[in-house]
Amino acid sequence: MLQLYTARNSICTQKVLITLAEKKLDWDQKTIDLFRNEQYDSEYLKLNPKGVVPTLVHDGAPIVESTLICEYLDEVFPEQPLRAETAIGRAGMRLWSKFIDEGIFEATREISFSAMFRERMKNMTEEQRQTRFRNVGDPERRARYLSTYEEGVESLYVYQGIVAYEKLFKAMEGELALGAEWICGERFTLGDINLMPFVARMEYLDLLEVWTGKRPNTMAWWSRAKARPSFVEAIAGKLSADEIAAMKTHGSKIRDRVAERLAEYLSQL
Ligand SMILES: N[C@@H](CCC(=O)N[C@@H](CS)C(=O)NCC(=O)O)C(=O)O
Repeated sequence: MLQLYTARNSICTQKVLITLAEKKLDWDQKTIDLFRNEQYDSEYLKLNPKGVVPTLVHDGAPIVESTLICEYLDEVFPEQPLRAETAIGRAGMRLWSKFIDEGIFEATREISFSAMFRERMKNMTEEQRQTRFRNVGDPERRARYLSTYEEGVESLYVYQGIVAYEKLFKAMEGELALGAEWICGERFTLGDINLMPFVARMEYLDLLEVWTGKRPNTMAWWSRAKARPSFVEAIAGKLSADEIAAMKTHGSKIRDRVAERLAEYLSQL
């Protein structure tokens, strides 16, 4: 039996949801409300000591880290394979996952926070906010929360995020310009799945064009990716009209400043 601990509109969880949908697997949902700090409940911390979602529990065994969960699912349920066919292809595929896990996830969190969740955190009680900032005692995560909460789009972490996205889209455009349909060749893989929620979030925040306006191959890939039924099942179909409208409204407010900060970075190259 597969159980997945999820939170609403959680980008990391969305990777796992696409994988489950591509493989047409049955699973049970357990919902964690991040704004009520349920991720820090002692029972949940036994499954996921970092106090984050997603967590997959398979026949009683917890598996954490979204990239590892997706790889696990692909290995244990080999039908509809989502990995590149060759060892060299799989190394390339994992490089895209590393892009996400070593910069783009944080970029997305900080940009989303500064645009949107910051407003929601203002409505928390001081105690709830402090619990969230304290998290499980990770000073790096605390510094990031505090900075994006206090400084919004002016935070250094947001600037780093804008630069991380620029590097990602530059790499994607170069790869896709070679002519293959998907990021690792002609097969749709976990490389594409890893990228999709992060590109989607920038689109929902009305920011995507800041980076991809002049990147036609990336946009063509994105049109193909979001047309997949798994994208609709895992992401688009799970968002309410209000959530979609809120992301667009909040993101649009920081769009000009994000574009300015990107131009600032590009002018230094
Ligand atoms: N590297 C982890 C990151 C997980 C993560 O940070 N998830 C976010 C939601 S997308 C979370 O649970 N945040 C908890 C919080 O904001 O307190 C993964 O890929 O699973």
